Amino acid sequence: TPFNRLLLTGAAGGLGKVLRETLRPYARIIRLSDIAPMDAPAGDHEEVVQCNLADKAAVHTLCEGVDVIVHFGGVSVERPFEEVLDGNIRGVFHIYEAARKHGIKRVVFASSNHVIGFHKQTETIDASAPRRPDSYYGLSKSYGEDMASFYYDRYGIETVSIRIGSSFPEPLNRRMMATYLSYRDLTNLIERSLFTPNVKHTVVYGASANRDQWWDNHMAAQLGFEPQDTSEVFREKIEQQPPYAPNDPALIYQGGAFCEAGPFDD
Ligand code: NAI
Ligand code: 15L
Repeated sequence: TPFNRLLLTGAAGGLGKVLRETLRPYARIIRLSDIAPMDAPAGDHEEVVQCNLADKAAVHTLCEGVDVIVHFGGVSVERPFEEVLDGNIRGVFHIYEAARKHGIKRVVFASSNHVIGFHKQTETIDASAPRRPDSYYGLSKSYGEDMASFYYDRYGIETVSIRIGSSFPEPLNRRMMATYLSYRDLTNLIERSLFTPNVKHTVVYGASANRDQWWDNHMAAQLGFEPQDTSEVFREKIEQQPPYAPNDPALIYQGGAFCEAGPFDD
């Protein structure tokens, strides 16, 4: 049975715009939130609340009357530490504190492959592999996973942390042939993360059934997730792009270009 009120953070973002539509069946009301204005005003069965995740009191109010949180808001690329601190580290803390105070029992957290980005592409890892964050951004997602783990152990709030690969309309480059996650597969994985009982804190990868797999995703299979799509349908197009130079991080590390972002000098 659907939830009464589902909170979607990051609702004005690339994935948020998609999930605004595809998560509709899973709740009576979807509360859409972002720091940025929404493209379209609240429609039937929707509420819009603009909110900065770095503002603790605002996040507390945001979570009032909410049954479940799909937390996709925050900085989504590598940025100077202070920006990542506000949007992602303070942000995820505020979300869990508000969840605790309002008795919200389940969170789906948009983690990222950049938590494990310094693993080589020649490795196949599962969700229990040592983390090797490739950026301040990846570190913030790693911290978010630890926050989820703590709030489960301490307060029984359950989370599925999805280490999303690359979720766009199509893969944008050769690396994303391995990391591509279609919107349909993302939606199905979120559905499984919302409705599978007793997930505790589960970490999964978010990838479609691509030919080349860097991730052993048995933890997602345990949630009942079976990817339906594959990047193969884009191979011809992507292989028109020039090959990477042999020392390009996009060819060496799972996290690709994030592994050489920065430094950010003041
Ligand atoms: P996006 O950048 O398009 O969306 C993120 C949204 O969060 C934006 O609309 C932004 O305004 C909002 N936001 C940023 N700082 C905020 C703050 N302080 N308070 C409130 N809202 C704030 O990114 P996208 O691609 O839609 O990603 C959504 C989530 O999924 C992000 O958490 C990202 O890290 C994660 N993710 C996405 C991947 C992808 O391939 N699209 C891959 C891995 C993780
Ligand atoms: C991410 O975590 C980013 O949010 C997204 O913009 C892509 O860069 C993706 O990872 C990726 O690794 O391709």
